[in-house]
Amino acid sequence: MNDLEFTLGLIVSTMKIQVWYLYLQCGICTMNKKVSMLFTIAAVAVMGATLFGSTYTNTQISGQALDINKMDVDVLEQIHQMGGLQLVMPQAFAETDCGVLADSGRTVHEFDLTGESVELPIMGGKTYNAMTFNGQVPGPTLRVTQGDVVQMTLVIPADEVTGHGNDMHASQMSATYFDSVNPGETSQYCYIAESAGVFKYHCSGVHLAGMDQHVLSGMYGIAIVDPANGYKKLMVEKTSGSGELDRIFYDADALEFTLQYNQLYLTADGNYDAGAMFGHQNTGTVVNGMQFGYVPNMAHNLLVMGDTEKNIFVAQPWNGLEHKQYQSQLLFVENDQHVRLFIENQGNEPVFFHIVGEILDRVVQGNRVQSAATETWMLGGSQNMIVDLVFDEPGVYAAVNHDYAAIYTGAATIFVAGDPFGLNPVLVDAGILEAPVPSYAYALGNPSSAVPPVGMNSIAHPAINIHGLMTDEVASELQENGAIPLWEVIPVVAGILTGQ
Ligand SMILES: [Cu+2]
Repeated sequence: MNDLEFTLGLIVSTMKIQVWYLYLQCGICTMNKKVSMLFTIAAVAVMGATLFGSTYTNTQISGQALDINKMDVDVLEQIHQMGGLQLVMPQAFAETDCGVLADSGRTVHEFDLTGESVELPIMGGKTYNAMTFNGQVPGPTLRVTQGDVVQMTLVIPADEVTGHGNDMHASQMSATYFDSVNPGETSQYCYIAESAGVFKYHCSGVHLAGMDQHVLSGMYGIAIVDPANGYKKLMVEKTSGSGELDRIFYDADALEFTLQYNQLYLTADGNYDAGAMFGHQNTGTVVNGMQFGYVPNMAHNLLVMGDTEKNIFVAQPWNGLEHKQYQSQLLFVENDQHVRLFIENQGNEPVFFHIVGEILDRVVQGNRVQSAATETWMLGGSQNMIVDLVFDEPGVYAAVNHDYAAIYTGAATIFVAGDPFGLNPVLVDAGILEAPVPSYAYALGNPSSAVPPVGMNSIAHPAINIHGLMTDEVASELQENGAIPLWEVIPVVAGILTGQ
């Protein structure tokens, strides 16, 4: 018998004694049966309300609980008929004790976050006063398997300007755990990631005050909870040469990316503008923290146009080696490859997710298929989905929030599938590649900001480059861990290509 069962047993025993006592009273005193019944109803209702919380109203409980004609029925049996104390209480009743969970035999993931305010660049050459988890926007992506334990530790350094908290939507626990801690303090909580899917986490402000400022200034991230039994194969309907309908099945293993949508609400000098937020007048739309962070850069200009200055895309605000980790990068995929996108709307406005030139082959939320072969899928605020798709033809595809205001303020993300520019012969001739490759990721890598940690059905990216809205310290750590600093590689490649 665990603590919970013991407590429940005690409550039920106490209640039974109380009811018997009332029966007894009724028999020997002047109290009539009706009054006794009212007492009993009150007792059950109070107990019920306490145990069930707000799920059931007193009226519902008393209405179902006691019928005047059934007064002699054992009260325990009646509770049983109500849905029962033990029946209603789930077996894994929100275990949150870190010590208990550490010894539970489940895999434990330590998720260490530090709340820090830093200055980070924005489009146009200015900076803004960002608030971050671990010096990057979004914060680190946590990846676990359904049923694993998450041990979250939030440190607020003594020199941090404000307190912060962390509300993880992957958890099911009392909201009091998410309360902020002051500079110089640490908070910790543990939970079992019971539900598969994508879940945001975000700062809860200072006892909820300023939560909007903290989140919209950068304090957000995601936890990916892989299904306990892994991901499903992807089925795509195609017509064959004769026009007959056919089904193609792709293995569950996929090349994976994360895309997190949000808005900026900033004054001209880079401070949070609460008035703009309340008016829903954002000053920029960001994907993984940056406006137009995944569009061509000078290397792509050189490879495709033969000139670093000849822009391919209409807006290339992060074009130049001096931008280092902020220089825009492209997302490279292979044709006929299962691609899985973990998408979260961190923001205040809806996301109408669409990929120009593609159809979303499958949309999954909470490990349940929501749609298939759909053009656009909408995410409200703090909503997520997993999009599975296959890029059939070599080409350039733009993932957008199909809200025109969002597209033109930053929500355009370019995928390049296969070798649409015919670069394989050029790169092989120049000795940059040994042999033709199925995507440019083999030469340039995919941006670290869009690549999640490896999960149970991940296809490894050929290479990863350093990219994202992060401090130089975070970029250095990535480099130490093997991510490619393209700002060092590109001049070398350019030299080879131009014969200089
Ligand atoms: Cu905060």
